[in-house]
Amino acid sequence: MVDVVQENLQVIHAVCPHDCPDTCSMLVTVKDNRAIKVEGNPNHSFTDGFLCAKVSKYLDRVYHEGRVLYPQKRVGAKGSGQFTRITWDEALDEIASRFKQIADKYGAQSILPYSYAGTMGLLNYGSMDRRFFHRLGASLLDRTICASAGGIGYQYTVGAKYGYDPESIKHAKLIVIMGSNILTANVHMWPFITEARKSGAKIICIDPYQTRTALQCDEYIAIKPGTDGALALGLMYVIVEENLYDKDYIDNYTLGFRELCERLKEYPPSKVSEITGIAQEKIVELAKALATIQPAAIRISYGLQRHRGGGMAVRNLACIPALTGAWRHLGGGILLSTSGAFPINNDALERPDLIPPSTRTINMSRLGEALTNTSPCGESPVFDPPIKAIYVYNSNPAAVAPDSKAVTTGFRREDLFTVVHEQFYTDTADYADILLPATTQLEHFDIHKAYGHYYLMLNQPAIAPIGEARSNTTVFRDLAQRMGFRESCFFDTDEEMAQQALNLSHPALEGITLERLKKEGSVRLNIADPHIPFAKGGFPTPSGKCEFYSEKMANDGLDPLPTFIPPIESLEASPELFKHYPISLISPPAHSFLNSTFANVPKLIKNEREPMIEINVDDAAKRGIETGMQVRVFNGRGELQLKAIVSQKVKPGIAMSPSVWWHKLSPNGRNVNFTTSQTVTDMGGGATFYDNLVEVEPI
Ligand SMILES: Nc1nc2c(c(=O)[nH]1)N[C@H]1C(S)=C(S)[C@@H](COP(=O)(O)OP(=O)(O)OC[C@H]3O[C@@H](n4cnc5c(=O)[nH]c(N)nc54)[C@H](O)[C@@H]3O)O[C@H]1N2
Ligand SMILES: Nc1nc2c(c(=O)[nH]1)N[C@H]1C(S)=C(S)[C@@H](COP(=O)(O)OP(=O)(O)OC[C@H]3O[C@@H](n4cnc5c(=O)[nH]c(N)nc54)[C@H](O)[C@@H]3O)O[C@H]1N2
Ligand code: SF4
Ligand SMILES: [Mo]
Repeated sequence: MVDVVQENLQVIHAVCPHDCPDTCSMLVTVKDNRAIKVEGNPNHSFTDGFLCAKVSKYLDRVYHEGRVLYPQKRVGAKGSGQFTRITWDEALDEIASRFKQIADKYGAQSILPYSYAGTMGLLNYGSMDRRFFHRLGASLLDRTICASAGGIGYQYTVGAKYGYDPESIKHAKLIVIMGSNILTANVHMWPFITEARKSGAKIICIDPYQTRTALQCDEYIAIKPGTDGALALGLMYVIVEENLYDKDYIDNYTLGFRELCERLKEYPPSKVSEITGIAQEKIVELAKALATIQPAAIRISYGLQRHRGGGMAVRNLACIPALTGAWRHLGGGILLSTSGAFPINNDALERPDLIPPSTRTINMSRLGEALTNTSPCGESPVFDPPIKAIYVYNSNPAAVAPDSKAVTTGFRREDLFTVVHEQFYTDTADYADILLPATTQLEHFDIHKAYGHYYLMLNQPAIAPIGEARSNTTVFRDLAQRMGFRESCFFDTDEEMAQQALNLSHPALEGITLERLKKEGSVRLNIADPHIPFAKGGFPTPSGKCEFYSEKMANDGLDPLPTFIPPIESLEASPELFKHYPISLISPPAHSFLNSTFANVPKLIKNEREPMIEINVDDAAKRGIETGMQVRVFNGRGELQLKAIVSQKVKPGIAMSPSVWWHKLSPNGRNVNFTTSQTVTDMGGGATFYDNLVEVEPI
């Protein structure tokens, strides 16, 4: 949608592209091809007229003097970030010819695409790029760095990734927030929570760190990192023990109650209290509240699944609303994500039919291993053929992937051909052999689903590309031509792909055509309003019920019943390691950054001040650490320097460092991912960023 406000002044309907559940509807005011204002759309019920602290500074990003403006070729040493300007034709020819050479010599699987959610737009996130790499026969990338563990865990229990409507939480009488810093990472849900509170709801936050969200809640419960799975078991123990479960709901809509009850006997509150650090009485009180106050809404997010047992933790928590019958009520149940409600035709976008048989898959959370061809425990080689070329887009792996030392060692390889398509000279861009300029959201077309609400949205370009920037879809379309790919899908325009993405025969999308999206900008899926999913069962699991017992998990080699998997780096699981590194370090999102995005915008850096670590007063005293001191944070994988903040917002034995800073904008060029590990989660091969033991000492 484009509104002409006055002569020379247009307002374009855009969508925030970032990896954030809120997927805001943005209005961009443009004058003479220059964007002069971005604001939240006041007519969008979820966006509600405001943008977050980061994206309200989006123009500082679009017009940042550090934008990559034209294609370049490396001239200095690997990683030095020294380039010389070349033309687009030269850049694309070079990439095509190197890919052909490498594929001839080592096989196409020696080429690795590496991307994540720099933009969540369906086209620029994954469409022409996937078609290109599939047809090329490159290694497949398993995109696990964020949400795969929890996503799979949730689906084992509930069947698909959706839950209550976040807007309906205003009807809840009890809201339990776990592993989610709403005021930082999901701020548009907060007004609905505030509305619930005005009608008398109690808000509880469970987090190892007393976040700004926790400070606004009625109650804060500190939990040891990676132990939510045990808490869920303890809560269910009490609910069953005290006969507070919804027998009718369980009989009709769940599977495996009897087996679950057997298992729960192993998790009395006394034991769960020891595991989680939460007092027994608190566990009993919370369990009773969840069973007796309705509607009860649990909001979980991805923070609690960045630990070895992350998948199981989510799987366990997702059992609770079926046990208590909370799903019956408007505003009750649990929510991890809404993404599973969007019937997007990913196969049409990505064309998996083009993948050659038996193509291998590489886990993005183990990029260090892939690039160095050495496992974290030193075994080598791991991959045959080795990775000889990597094409990075929508991601900044040098800074965000775990085990930075391994990752950057890999990128430094002279025999690795590296292409980086970026908006900025990131830590990863510094390692490029060929660096390509990328458009921002104001410069390209896209369509969006969301993972924190139920609206499908369309982003119209507001301005012409800055410099010679090109969108991801444009670049892969051009590369396909140079590689000689003649299938018609390589000629599809962005609009054609957007049409293909919409599975219009699905009832949720009936009548939601591209034309309508162009006219309205944002359209709510055709789901019942009010939306009370699972009020009468209908779980999209194999049995059609909420699965306390999951045959599918058994078939996948997992415990079919809820269980507790402790963090791999803990006193319990690794006592020897714990002796040397007794502090459990979590590194959740900084308020003013979005992963490593915005960590180069001066105003936002100013908000975050400098790379920091919050450490408990007792731990600090033992080590002679005071607020303001520079400290060395280290473990067997690496070390970095941070400024210490001594506080009571973390319990003894726990520390918190807001992330993700760029390496080159951090002291000694190192961020927290020099300490994080390539260990993956119990399911989904997810990253375990918050399962990380370190030691801290004054410098
Ligand atoms: N401002 C801002 N917003 C963001 C992002 C950002 O970087 N900055 N990142 C975006 C992205 S990519 C994502 S995936 C989401 C992430 O946002 P969320 O899904 O909310 O996840 P995290 O921020 O990783 O963690 C949320 C909270 O979980 C807590 N936590 C850590 N370990 C545990 C645990 O074991 N148990 C419990 N109960 N809590 C734990 C952390 O202290 C943190 O407060 O946010 C998105 N939004
Ligand atoms: N220690 C620690 N590490 C973490 C996390 C943490 O909490 N702690 N969070 C993890 C999580 S949840 C995630 S999701 C990952 C995120 O990791 P990434 O997906 O790498 O996210 P960003 O750091 O935001 O980097 C995205 C990059 O894509 C670029 N980009 C944006 N739009 C486009 C485009 O249209 N085209 C191209 N070619 N490029 C574009 C941006 O300029 C930016 O540099 O990081 C993970 N790393
Ligand atoms: S980052 Fe999230 S809250 Fe901020 S504007 Fe984008 S979608 Fe909205
Ligand atoms: Mo993420």
